[in-house]
Amino acid sequence: MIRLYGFWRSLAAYRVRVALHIKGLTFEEETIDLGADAQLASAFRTVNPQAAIPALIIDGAPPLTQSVAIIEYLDEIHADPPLMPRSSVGRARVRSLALMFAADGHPLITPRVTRYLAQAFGADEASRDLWSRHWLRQSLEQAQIRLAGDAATGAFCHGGALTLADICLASQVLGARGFGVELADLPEVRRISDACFDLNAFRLAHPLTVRDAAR
Ligand SMILES: N[C@@H](CCC(=O)N[C@@H](CS)C(=O)NCC(=O)O)C(=O)O
Repeated sequence: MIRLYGFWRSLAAYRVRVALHIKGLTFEEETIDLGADAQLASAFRTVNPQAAIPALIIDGAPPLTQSVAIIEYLDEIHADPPLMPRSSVGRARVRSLALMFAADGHPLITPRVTRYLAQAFGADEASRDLWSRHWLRQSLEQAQIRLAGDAATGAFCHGGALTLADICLASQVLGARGFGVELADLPEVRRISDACFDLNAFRLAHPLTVRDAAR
C-alpha cells in the first residue's frame, strides 16, 4: 500500500502525485492541512521531522521525503516509463533543471518562509503575495532562458520524453498561475508546461482532484 501525505495546493505533493500517476501506481492521500499548520503537529513530525509535505510510505517502510528524492526512488523501483535520461550528462541536465524549481524557486514561497516574513518583518498579505509572485516569476524567467537557448530542449525540457524536469516545471507553472503571474512572454515555459498539462497523469494529479481541495 502506498500512502502519500500531501495537501491539495502543495506544489511538492503535486510533483509526487504526477509521478505516481505516470507510473500507474495506486495510492491513498492523507491530508496534512497546511492552512491549519497541521505539518507542525507532533503526530506529523514523527513522519517527517522537517514538518513538510510530501512524505510517502510504501508498504510500511520508513517514510520517504523530498519530492525529487521520492520521484527518483519511484523511477528506480518502477522503471517504466523512465523519468530520467539514460546518459549521465542528460541526467545531470534534468536534475539541474528540476532543482531550479524544487530546490531554489519553490521553497521561497512555502508557508514557513511567508509566515516568517509576517512574523519577523510584519509583511501583510499583499506584500507576501508580491514576494511569492516575484520568486515564481524569476524562476520561470530563468527557465525560459535556459530552455530556449539549449539544443537539448525538445518537445519537453529534455528531448522528446517527459522527465523529472517537466514535472518540476509544471508544478512551478501551476504555482505561478495560482498567484496570477504573467507568463505570456515565456513561450518555452508555456509550450512545455501545456504539453505536460495535456497528459492524463497531470490531469489526475491536479490540485482540484484532491479530496479536501478548496472549491
Ligand atoms: N523541497 C521540498 C519542499 C517541501 C515543502 O516545503 N513542502 C511545503 C508544501 S509545498 C510544506 O510542507 N511546507 C510547510 C511549511 O512551510 O511550513 C520538496 O520538494 O519536497
